[in-house]
Amino acid sequence: MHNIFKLSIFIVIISILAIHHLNKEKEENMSSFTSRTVQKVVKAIEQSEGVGARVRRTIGTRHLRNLSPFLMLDHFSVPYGAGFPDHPHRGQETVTYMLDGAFQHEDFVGHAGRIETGDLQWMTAGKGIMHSEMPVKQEGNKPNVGLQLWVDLPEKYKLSEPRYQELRDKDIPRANPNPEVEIKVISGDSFGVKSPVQTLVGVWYLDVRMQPGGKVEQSLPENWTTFIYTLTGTPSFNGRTVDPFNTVVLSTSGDGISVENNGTEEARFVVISGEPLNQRVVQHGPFVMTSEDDIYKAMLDFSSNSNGFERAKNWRSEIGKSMY
Ligand code: FJE
Ligand code: FE
Repeated sequence: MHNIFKLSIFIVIISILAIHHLNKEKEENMSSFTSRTVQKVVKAIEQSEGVGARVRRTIGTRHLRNLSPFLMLDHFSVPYGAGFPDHPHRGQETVTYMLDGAFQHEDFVGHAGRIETGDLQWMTAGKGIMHSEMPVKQEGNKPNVGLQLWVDLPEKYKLSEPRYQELRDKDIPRANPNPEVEIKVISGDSFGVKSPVQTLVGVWYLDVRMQPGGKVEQSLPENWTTFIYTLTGTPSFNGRTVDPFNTVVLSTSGDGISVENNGTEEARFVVISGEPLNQRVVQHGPFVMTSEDDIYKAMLDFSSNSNGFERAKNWRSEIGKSMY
């Protein structure tokens, strides 16, 4: 009898605690998530790049500059026979994410590989990389499609050792905040799901798919530069509905972004957010430094095969040979 009494008291206390906890959670959920606002929407127009390749450039055109740490985002579509043969890089990271098809890669230290649909290559060029990025032949000569993002490096890491982080589609974690929403966490964090990618400057890169009727509030780091690039469907960002192939620049204040899919198709878009760097951007093609002097040094180092470009001497990629 005594024990049953004790047990009852115990259960009552636990229930009160549980109800209190649930109420608090409900309050938090309903509490003010303030969405960032849409500042600018810019349609990405196709242009030629590399050798026979087509890109929709979003960041990095005159309409979209000063989005530190981001330098460029190209939505590329490349048939077999075209590509980006032997070229150098210094001072940035190039992040290549395949949407359809495959790309081969080969660099001047012998690093080579292939990324396929859904795979990621996060390349830190640092003091110097020379490489070739070429598409793979597909059935019916279907183009190879993906996104390449260029992230600026903080001044102190401009001349760091080059490094690669490569992840297969299956090794990129997913968050499922609700049944209508799947978020692939390429870098950063979504609903507590964290990517294993390490970045030298804070970057969150999320590939979001939303079924019709889906809603989500994605948190974003305070004051980071954030933009969205739309791929399919007609998602609405803080109430603004956007078609495919648009870059949506968000305000810097607010807890994150509210998105709804009020359309009839799946909506797919990438959310890219980064810690702004307080430094100059001086760019000459694939060399990105913080002064004209350092650009001059990069060109000199490249042409004299020194200070990171030693292996560029007489190097020709195997995969780029068909282009010469
Ligand atoms: C480059 C011209 C280029 N966008 N998207 C000049 F074409 C390139 C370059 C790329 C590139 C490569 C891939 Cl795989 C995807 C891209 C431009 O390689 F770096 C300079 N400077
Ligand atoms: Fe490149």
